[in-house]
Amino acid sequence: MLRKPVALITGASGEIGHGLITHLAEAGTRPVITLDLRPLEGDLGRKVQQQFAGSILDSHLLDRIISEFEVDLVFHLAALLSTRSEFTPVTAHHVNVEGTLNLLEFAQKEGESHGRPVKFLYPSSIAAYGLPDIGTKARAGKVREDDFNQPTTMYGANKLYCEQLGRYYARHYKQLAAETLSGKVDFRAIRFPGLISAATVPSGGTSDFAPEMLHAAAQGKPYPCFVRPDTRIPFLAMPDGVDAILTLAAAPKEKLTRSVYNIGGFNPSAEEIRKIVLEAFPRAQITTALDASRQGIVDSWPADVDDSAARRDWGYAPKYDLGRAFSDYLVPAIRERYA
Ligand code: AKB
Repeated sequence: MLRKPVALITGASGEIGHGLITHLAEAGTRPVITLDLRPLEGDLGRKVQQQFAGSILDSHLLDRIISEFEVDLVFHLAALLSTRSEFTPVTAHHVNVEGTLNLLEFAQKEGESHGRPVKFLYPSSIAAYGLPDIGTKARAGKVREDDFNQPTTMYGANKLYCEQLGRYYARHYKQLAAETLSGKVDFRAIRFPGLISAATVPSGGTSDFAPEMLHAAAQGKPYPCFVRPDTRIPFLAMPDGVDAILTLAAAPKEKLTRSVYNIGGFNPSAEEIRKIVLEAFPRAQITTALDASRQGIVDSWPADVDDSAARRDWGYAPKYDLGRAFSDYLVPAIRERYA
C-alpha cells in the first residue's frame, strides 16, 4: 500500500498547534495530520488532512496512524503544563513521559519503515531549570542550557528527562543490537520561555500570569495576579515561537551542535507587563493576590536565557521585542478577538 508523507502534530488543539497548523497549511510542503483529545477549533480543521481523536497513550491508535501514513515530521506538542502537573504528578508522568516515549517509538518505527530519519520537534521549557533561590536567580543572568538543570516541578523533570530520551533515540537507540538502529529519529528540542498568544488563552501553566493579565483586561474582567510585581521570567510572542520551531525543523542537521536549544524573547517583570497592559486598556483592574506555591515555581525559573547557540546554529532571530510584541501583535489582535 502506498502511504503518503505527512507531518503529524500531537496536542494540535493547544496554543502552539494553532499557529503551527496555519503556517504548515500555508507553506503547503506536506499535508498535516493531527492527534488530540479535542477536535480542532473552527476553520483549523479544514487546514489538515485528517484529525485523529484520541490519546498519545493509545498505542493501537499510533499503530493505525503508522499503517496509514508515512510520517517524516513530528511536532510532539501534547503535554500537561506545570501547574496542572503539580496537582496530578502521576498523570503528568504518564502523559509527558510515557506519551513522549510512545511518540519516539512511533517515529523510530516510521523511520525504520520508510528509511528516512523522522524529524522530531519537541517543545521543552524553561521549567527544565531549577534555580535554588532568588538571590542565585538574580545573579545568574542569562542561563545556559547545561546550567541549573535541577527542576523543582514534575513538569520540569518530565521535560528534562524527555530531552534525554530524545537524544537516546537519536544517537544510541538499542546500541547493543547487531545492526545500527539509531539515527532514525532526528530529535530537535527548544526550551520555550512563557508564550503569549493573542489567539488562545493558556491553561494549566505557571507562566500564564502574563497572557491571563492581558486577556482579562481586554475582556474587561478584573485579574488578581498570582505573582509578585518584581517577578521576572523570559517570554516570547507566539508568532516567534511558531517561527522558531519551523526554523529549527528546516535547519541543516550538520549545523546543529546541540539537541536542545534555549530561545529567549523579552523578560519584563510582572509589574512592567501590568503597566503595558494598562496603557492599552486603561480601565483594567490588575491586582496582586499572591499564590506562594506558584510564586515558588516561577522563582525557580531563570530571569533570562542565553540563546546564543540557537542564534549561531540555526539563525534564531525573534521579530518581536517587548514593545513590538504588544503594540504590533498582541494588543491589536486581542482587541479584534474580543470586539
Ligand atoms: C508553563 O507555565 O507550564 C509553560 C512553560 C513555561 O513551559 N508555559
